Amino acid sequence: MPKQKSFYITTPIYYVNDVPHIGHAYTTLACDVLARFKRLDGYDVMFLTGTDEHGQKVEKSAAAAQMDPKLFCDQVSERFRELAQVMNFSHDQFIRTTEPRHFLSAQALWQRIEANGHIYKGAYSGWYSVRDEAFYAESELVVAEDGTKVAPTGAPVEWLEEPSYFFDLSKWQQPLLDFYEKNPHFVLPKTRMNEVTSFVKGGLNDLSISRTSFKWGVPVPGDPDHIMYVWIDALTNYITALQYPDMDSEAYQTYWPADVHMVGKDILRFHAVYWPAFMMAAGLEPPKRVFAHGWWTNEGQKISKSLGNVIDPFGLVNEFGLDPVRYFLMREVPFGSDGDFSRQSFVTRANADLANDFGNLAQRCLSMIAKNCDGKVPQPGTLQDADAMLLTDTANVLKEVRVYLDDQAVHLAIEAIWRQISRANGYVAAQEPWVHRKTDPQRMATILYVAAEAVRNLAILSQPIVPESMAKLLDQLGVPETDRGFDQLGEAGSLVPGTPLPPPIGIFPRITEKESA
Ligand code: ME8
Repeated sequence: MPKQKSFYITTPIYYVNDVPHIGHAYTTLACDVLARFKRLDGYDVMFLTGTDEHGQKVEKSAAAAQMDPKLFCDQVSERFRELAQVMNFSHDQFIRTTEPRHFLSAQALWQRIEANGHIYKGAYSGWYSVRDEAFYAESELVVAEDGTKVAPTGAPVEWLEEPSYFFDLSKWQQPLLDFYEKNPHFVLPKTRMNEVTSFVKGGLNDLSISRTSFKWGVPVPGDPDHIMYVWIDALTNYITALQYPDMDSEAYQTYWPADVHMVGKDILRFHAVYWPAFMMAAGLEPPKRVFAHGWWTNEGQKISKSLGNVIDPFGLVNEFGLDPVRYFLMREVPFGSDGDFSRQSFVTRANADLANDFGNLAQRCLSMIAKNCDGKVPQPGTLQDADAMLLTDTANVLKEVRVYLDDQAVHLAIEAIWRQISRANGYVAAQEPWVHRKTDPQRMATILYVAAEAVRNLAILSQPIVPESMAKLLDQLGVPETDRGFDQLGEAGSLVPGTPLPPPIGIFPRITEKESA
């Protein structure tokens, strides 16, 4: 049997210094959509998410909460697991950097890089931002409104002087540039690839990769006074989950190099510069792709705890239901660009695309079948051109969607599906099955069969985005759970005339103004 194609996608592992908010839900949701799509398309998928539990930021948060750091991590990490459940994420693994398997892996990667001669001991003196867990050169700092020097992200910085191990990042400038040239789509969107390339062209300094002034981390092998810099620790999670250092393991062999590391634009440099350099220095393959998506604001304002405008994904799902939230987040903003969350645009979008477009199409077609076809899949007669065209066009949407999703253009994939929903609505409106009810019931049956087939195809295609609603819709069409993969699109999985259908129920209720007030 030919080996199944594999697909490995990862989210950033989130810091446990804070409870999950809409930004975290967004990144993992995008990965969930891509993972579900690839599974339905016949791939062997590994979808990884988890929490990043080391570093000074987490240590400080635990101290502020007057908690033992491990207990603090257990508690917050659990919130991320709950978010995954509430959002219906289909991850295959949830990793925590405090797990013993991760210590083993991070230390093994360090030793491999060291054995290859790329780590040396020295002393670091310079600026550090705990909030960003990042080192900054003097030249990168900017002056804040109050006159203090801050990181380019606006985060406070402190002057550090301590013994440190260094990674010889400066030597990786040319290998990285060669790698980007050979893999021009290593970073997407393209503008982000350009940013990364010009950053690397500007020259790279060796990177301090250990700290001695706090303890919450993975000890440096052979020198436990040092703990690893949180980013070398964190990035290694992507291979820990594949049983590294056992590179003969089935997991490592099957899934490495990763197909997509999904990240926000804030952490692109760590993933597109440091991580491939670490991997090359270890003599291992770098990942295939880093996709950096944009940043959400709330009603035009930066989302921040201090502004008190953090959008709580649990609250949103509670208020509106899960699938409208999933749909809105994936559809509203071109994936890769920044986006603004506003209640008004949420309600408008959910009502227009879900309740009106898809909801009405399904409801109209299913209720006519219930009323006029004895509640059974109708028996179609001879197909006319318009019928055949709708069926062919609907089955062909997959090809388009595949191309978009290979570039993680999730919004374009959704647009393509919804264009076809519009065409199907147009077909029903033009064919007017209700007109034929008395005069030509056979024609009515054919139109309803064709429309139901279109709905079946569109529901199968939309499962990655709105899985719960599509499961309900496919139940209503009598499609067995085993027949919902993309191999069932088109004629392969055609509805069987005569199949009894359950009474139709609406899948996308309208959000009323009262609720949205
Ligand atoms: O950086 N809009 O963790 P983190 C969109 N532990 N996405 C947002 C967002 C917003 N307003 N706010 C956060 C870390 N995100 C490290 C990662 S990976 C080896 C280690 C999302 O908890 C976005 O994906 O600060 C961003 O990159 C991530 O949360 C940062 O999460």
